[in-house]
Amino acid sequence: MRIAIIGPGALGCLFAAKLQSSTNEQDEILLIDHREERAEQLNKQKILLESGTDSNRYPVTVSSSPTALAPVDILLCCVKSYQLPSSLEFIAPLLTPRALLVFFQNGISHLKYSEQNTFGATVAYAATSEGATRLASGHIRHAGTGHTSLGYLSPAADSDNRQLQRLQQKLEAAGFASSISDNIAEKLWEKLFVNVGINGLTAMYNRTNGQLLTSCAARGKLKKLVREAESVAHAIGMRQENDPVLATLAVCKRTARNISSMLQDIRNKRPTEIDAINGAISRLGRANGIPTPVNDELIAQIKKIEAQYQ
Ligand code: KPL
Repeated sequence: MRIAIIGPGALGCLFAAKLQSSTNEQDEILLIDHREERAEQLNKQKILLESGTDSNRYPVTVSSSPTALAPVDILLCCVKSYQLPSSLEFIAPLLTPRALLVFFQNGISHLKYSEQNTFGATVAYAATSEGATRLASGHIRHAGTGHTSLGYLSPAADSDNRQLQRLQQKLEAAGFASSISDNIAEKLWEKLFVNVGINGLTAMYNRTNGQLLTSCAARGKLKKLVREAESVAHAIGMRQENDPVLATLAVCKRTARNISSMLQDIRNKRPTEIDAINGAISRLGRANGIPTPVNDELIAQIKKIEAQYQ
């Protein structure tokens, strides 16, 4: 089986390295990077993965030329949500109607993808709580193990279900706890609530996830952000089993030392995913007559920080 991962960020490198280390002779793992120089560099230096006190290099093949490669069986899409349109064009040569394309983005803006705009590839979605931090190009820390849910938005053909099961088995063999969900939209929303409450605030206050709990102001804002998202979810008919505020506070505690992906973006002066996360809540709120003032304010603050990048 040929599995490619696009996006050499923290999550992409983590999946590529661990899948590579557990692969059998029939499988091939490829990491796709649109930047040629960086791909060459990664091929030379290999992926350096730190986990606890361990540190290992993984010889993953990195390519920046999808046109020179044969189509793949499975493609894990680990780029940021705002990079999706250009990334999909770039990986088009790898996609056929036989391919399974799995989206790992934060937020819900990417739920619009289907076979019609993915060159015929079957579309599945993943919600993962694996914690990975990019320390430098191709150098990552597996900050915390999590769980990956995989699923289709609507009922799928038997062959597509079998392919998703094969992927799940590969992930398990690589050490990633995972399961197939028959309600992936709910899992994506559960993750969205957490990201709505944590990512923008950690970026604005320059705090770790755990430090949000020790400030009354930050904790209060976190609750309001998530409650607004919950009202929007209810307005569009999404129901949750668990209280999303309690779930978000629990993630702050569990990932206390994490630098959220949005704070990492701000510190590295990269565009953030604020539009795909809090922006999605604000847009859906407007469309459904639900006010989201705390989310709107946070979006404005983060955009202001982004506008100040040199
Ligand atoms: O998903 C995350 C992120 O940083 O994007 C959380 C759960 C907030 C962990 O840091």
